[in-house]
Amino acid sequence: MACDATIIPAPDQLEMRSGHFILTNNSTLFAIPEFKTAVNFLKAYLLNGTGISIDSAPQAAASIVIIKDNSIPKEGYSLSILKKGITIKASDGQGAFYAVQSLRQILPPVLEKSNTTIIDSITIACMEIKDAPRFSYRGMHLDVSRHFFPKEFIKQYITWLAALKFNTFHWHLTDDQGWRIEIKKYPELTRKGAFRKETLIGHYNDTPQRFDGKPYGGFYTQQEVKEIIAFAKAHHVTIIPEIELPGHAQAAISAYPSLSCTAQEIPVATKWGVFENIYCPKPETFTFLKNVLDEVIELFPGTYIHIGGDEAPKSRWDACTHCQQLINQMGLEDSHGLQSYFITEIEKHINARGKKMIGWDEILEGGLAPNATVMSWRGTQGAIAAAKQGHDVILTPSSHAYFDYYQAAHQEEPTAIGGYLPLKKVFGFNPVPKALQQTDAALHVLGAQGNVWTEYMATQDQIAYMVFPRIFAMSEVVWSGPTKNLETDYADFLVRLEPNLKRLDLKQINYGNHLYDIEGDVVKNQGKVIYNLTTPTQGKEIKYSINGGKQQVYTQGLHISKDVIINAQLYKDNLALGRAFSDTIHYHKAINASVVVNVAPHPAYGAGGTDALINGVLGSNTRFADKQWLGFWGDDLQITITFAKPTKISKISTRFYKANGQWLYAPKTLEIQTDFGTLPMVKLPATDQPILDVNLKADGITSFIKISVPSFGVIPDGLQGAGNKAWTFIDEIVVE
Ligand code: TNX
Repeated sequence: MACDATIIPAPDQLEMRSGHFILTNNSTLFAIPEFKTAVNFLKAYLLNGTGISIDSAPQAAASIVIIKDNSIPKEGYSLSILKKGITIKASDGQGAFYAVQSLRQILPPVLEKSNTTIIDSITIACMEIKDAPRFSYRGMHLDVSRHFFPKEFIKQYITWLAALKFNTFHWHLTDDQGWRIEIKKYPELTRKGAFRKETLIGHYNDTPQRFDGKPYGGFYTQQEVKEIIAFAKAHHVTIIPEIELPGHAQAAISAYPSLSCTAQEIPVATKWGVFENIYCPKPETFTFLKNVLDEVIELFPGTYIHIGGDEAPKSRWDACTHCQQLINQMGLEDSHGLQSYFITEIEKHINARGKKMIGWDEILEGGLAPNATVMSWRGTQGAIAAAKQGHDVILTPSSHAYFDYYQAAHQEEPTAIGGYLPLKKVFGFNPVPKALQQTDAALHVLGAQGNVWTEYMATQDQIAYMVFPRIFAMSEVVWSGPTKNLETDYADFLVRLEPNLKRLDLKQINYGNHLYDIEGDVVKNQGKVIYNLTTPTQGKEIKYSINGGKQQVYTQGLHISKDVIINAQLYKDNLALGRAFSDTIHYHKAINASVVVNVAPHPAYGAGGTDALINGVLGSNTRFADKQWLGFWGDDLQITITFAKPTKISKISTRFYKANGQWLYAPKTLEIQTDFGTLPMVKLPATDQPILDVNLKADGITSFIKISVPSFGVIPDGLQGAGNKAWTFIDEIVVE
């Protein structure tokens, strides 16, 4: 059988050589004992996939040799496949293991199918690989609180990580919706805190919210945790446990109400979001948390303990006499100072036990604990600030690393939390923020991680769907390093991705396949409106029709000069691939104008660029994460549309997305200026619908339209995200 060298993440250097090595039942292996994890993996993989069993032999006689070479960088390796045999060199166990993972991707995909095929010999093309990681921290995260996944699945997840040379699994074990790790000293945590009465179904923004009425829960015993840790070790994966504090603590508080400021009995949360009941900084709470952490530290051998620190509303602390006294007594500024005090107390304890603490970027607020490592998720600001203060940072910005976001704009995508994070965007991620590049502080960037929050992932298949193929792109970012040329590197990545998806098929792993999707984009070219159809991979044919007309092969951009509906389908050798595509373009008066906005849309919600405001295409009616809706965070907007020549207009329409649970608010007013004057300020009505439609009469001839959209402002108390700036999401501005 032949092989293809389509390794992901791409190795540093790969050179093909002439000839082949033939691996058979007679092949033998020599390795130094230190590399036994790699050896065990390789032997088991070959046996499972082919029935070939490899015996040991002395180094001089063995056809596969795995030996030490201290000149090779940490976790790196060399893999040399010559006619007479295979030699792997590494300076540590990880390196040897990663060499085997590369070899695995060189072997025929059918080996992924265990215990089904008997193969006598494998022909492997000769090549030389030299490889080492760009970042030392290469992580994937999994939230098992919002939905619980059994031990077997966690092990499977770890195998996914290991295959792509991730070395860290961030295990989010506690949150408002369930406490998932047995703590011997506090049995109520799992007896009560691991189970909720029911679970939200559909999307949080659906009105009214609906619940399934079914009790839900589960947890890992310490025995199971140990088993998972051992399994991870056998895959060179270190686990970072996360015990959330002081917020996201409702499950713990439901088990032990006295941990909160009010000591009120509360249930384990049944829906998603941020909750006001957080740990109260009283001696009893610290004793509890330190005892919990002691058991966690005892179990997990890794260096890091993650303590959360994110999204802790301060309303309970503001109303609590004890908290206010503590603030005075400690000379703290306010409740943010108190959060900082809280985290620092915990850090002291963790450090005293010889471990290091990681927290989400909110731990910067009120002052960073002295030795903390910061995980930056609300963008990269947290990472920049922390690295400049000399702290290590890990990048997981929601704009590039949130695998709970939609990966395609297609209406048929399974319900996700929101956001739009297509594969190419992950691939284009650079873990070192611009502000740190070419500074010494860049050395504090340990690496990056993909986050898998499971509010909208109730099944293992859905996790796989959201993880694959984006995990391939992330592995390349953290191992091979960020791309220097997005277009050419991405094309090369896709060529390597296709055979890897075949491996997933053989392993029956679900994934989001958007390689055969068609995308449509309106572009303006020398006063003309052109519609381009594209698809990510090469060697396929797009066929399209306009307004239900004859199907034609797409060769170049389509010139648009009226309202059209475009349908398209991808073909390879006349066989339809992927999903049918359809788009509607409304050729209104502003489509050929130009548009400027005083601020850029937020990087997570600006996929279409500002031109999306006047490209003739409406955003989705049911989701705000696509290429048409633009999201702005707290900014007052001034949108200026300039016509090529004075134009007679009669009507201006647009729409705003409302999803208060996710901090999206429609503006309260709007103002329009034109050559024929400033129109009276428009008061926008409140609505229960997810979309607020605005239709305004505006009669006259004008060369421009300027629309001022003040932000809704700060989210009022008692609502999700209270105290934060509201988002404004605006769709097409249709001018008739
Ligand atoms: C924010 S990321 C959270 C999580 C949610 C996630 C959903 C972070 C530190 N906190 O609690 O699950 O958004 O995307």
